[in-house]
Amino acid sequence: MYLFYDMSKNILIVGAAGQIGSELTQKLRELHPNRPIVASDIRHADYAVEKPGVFELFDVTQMDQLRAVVAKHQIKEVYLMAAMLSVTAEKYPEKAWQLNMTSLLNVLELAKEKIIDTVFWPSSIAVFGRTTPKIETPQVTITEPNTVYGISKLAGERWCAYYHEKYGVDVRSIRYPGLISWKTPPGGGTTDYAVDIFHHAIKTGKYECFLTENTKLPMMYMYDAIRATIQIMQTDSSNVKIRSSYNLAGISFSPKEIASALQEIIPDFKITYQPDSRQTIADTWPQSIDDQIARKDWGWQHRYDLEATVREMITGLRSLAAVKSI
Ligand code: AKB
Repeated sequence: MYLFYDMSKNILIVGAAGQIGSELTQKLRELHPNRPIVASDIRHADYAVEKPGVFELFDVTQMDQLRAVVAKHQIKEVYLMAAMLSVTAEKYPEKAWQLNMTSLLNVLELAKEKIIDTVFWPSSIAVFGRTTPKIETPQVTITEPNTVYGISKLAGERWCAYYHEKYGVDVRSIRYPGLISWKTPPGGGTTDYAVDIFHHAIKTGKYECFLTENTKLPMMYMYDAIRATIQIMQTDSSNVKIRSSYNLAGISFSPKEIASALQEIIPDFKITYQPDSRQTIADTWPQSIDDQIARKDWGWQHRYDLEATVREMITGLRSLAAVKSI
């Protein structure tokens, strides 16, 4: 499947200080130690992202800045991970639209001009809305998002498909579910409770959840999300038949289900529920996703179930806490 993948192309990761970008940067550097990989963000990143390789501080919504970085490092592949997520986007709708759309259009323009060859851009389950079938949501279905973030992701998907059809741009995209990781904290998302719960479980043994106990949402362990991202970028272009964005599934669970999986390891852990405005967002999203097309087109398979995710999260966070206390 990876026979046609050109390993010599220079990579730029935009949003490398964020939850996905930081782990993606580290994984790509580990996989390609001899390949020029440039991490970038509008703010400084953690030492592990910024120091071992090249790091550029710039604003991707400014085309001249993006052009300069791409030219300086002769970039051919861009992973555009900078975005404002659902909860923050509800607070700052105009800013969210500006960041989420302008960054994408800037990168797509460089691909249209053939300055860069391949673009990865993340979409989200937020493209679905209240009118979408909630269980095993199909690839092609009603997409009437009810959030600013969802509207920007849906518009972005249509721009990706348009640039591919009209200008032959090689753009690849995944609709991420909620992502769970212990290395970098998430920020501004509705699914963030599934990370916060672990931090609280370890520190205090209790957690007040901002969603109701039975709010089931599609989720994924970060290891799988990074694997999917690299896999879709490394597959031959002819395998990527959907140029808007692929449905991608890992696990689905409710706060009550993750709490009981956590209690298997921390038996005294207590959860209470105090739903807030984030519940309104979660209520519009699917409970589970049908990702058969990604599985068929480029061989996607998730590896982490709920139990394995919980185990890894606890082990990872405990090791971090141990290092910090030294
Ligand atoms: C969010 O909750 O906003 C994100 C997402 C599902 O895209 N994690």
